[in-house]
Amino acid sequence: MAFKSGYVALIGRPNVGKSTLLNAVLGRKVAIASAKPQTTRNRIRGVLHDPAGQIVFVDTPGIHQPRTKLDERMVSAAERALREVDLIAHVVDVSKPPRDEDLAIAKMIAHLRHPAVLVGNKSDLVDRTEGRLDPYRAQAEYLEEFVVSAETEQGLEPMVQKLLSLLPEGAPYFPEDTVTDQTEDFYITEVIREKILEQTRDEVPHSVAITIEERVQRSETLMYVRAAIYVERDTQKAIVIGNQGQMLKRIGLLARKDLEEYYGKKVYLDLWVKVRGHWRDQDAWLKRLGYAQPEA
Ligand SMILES: Nc1nc2c(ncn2[C@@H]2O[C@H](COP(=O)(O)OP(=O)(O)OP(=O)(O)O)[C@@H](O)[C@H]2O)c(=O)[nH]1
Ligand SMILES: [Mg+2]
Repeated sequence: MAFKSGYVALIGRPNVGKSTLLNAVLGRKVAIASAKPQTTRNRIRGVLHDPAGQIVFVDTPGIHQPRTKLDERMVSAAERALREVDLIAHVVDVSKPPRDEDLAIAKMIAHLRHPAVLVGNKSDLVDRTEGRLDPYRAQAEYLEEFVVSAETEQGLEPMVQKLLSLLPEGAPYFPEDTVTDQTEDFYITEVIREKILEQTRDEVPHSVAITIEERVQRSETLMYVRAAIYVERDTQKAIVIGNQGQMLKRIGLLARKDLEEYYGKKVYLDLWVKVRGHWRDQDAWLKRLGYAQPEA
């Protein structure tokens, strides 16, 4: 059979499990995931290599009603991905009834007339899934429907094979050893952000952004990283640092463990918390923090 290759965008409202699904199909953690909505802020490519073909998955920020310029950029990054890919995978949470946001995405897909499939994720949370995809089907025509669990990996392999069959014939886009297109600096900032998302609540997760200030290989086996954690208020800075620095210590420890596993070497993480009021609404800061205006 001819080799297949193409781009598949994972699109959906926040928190349905797009990033978890990406990691599960790749068998490797390339995108951070968390119980907090709006975890993913950038488009992240993850490449699946299969004897039958290559799927370039594009994980996207959850589509939601924007409140800040950062939100607007996240949503427009997702909407742009919709138009650039061979196939849209509309990911929904099959364990819950659809929300307006989910149905609005289905309508958008119908309006674009772009080839799309429907992925009902989190099937492990319910006993029966019959009829749960009907409301989406009523809004848009999907080429295929899948009921899966990114958590237990139920249904993922048949889904991947079916996705491959829907892609065009063609040469691979990326070499065999490429799993993601992210830079190392970006990946490190994401891992740190994931730990902050896990450890804090309310507005703090949304107000955090991270930059790498310095990264050096101190030796074959040790990498030194100095990172700045930006928040929007002094009160948030106090929360991230915690009582006697306990919170920052915990965040650093958890991030370091993940990074050491990922890189297979010792990592020295030097974390500094800084305040930059309203960075989420400032163009220059959005750019500096890696949330550049998507190209036209
Ligand atoms: N039980 C269960 N939980 C899941 C499954 N997939 C994802 N989750 C959980 O759902 C939450 C959200 O997962 P994410 O992968 O971050 O969701 P997302 O769609 O990427 O969210 P945004 O990036 O905010 O748009 C996390 O707590 C995951 O562990 C699943 O199949 N079953
Ligand atoms: Mg995500």
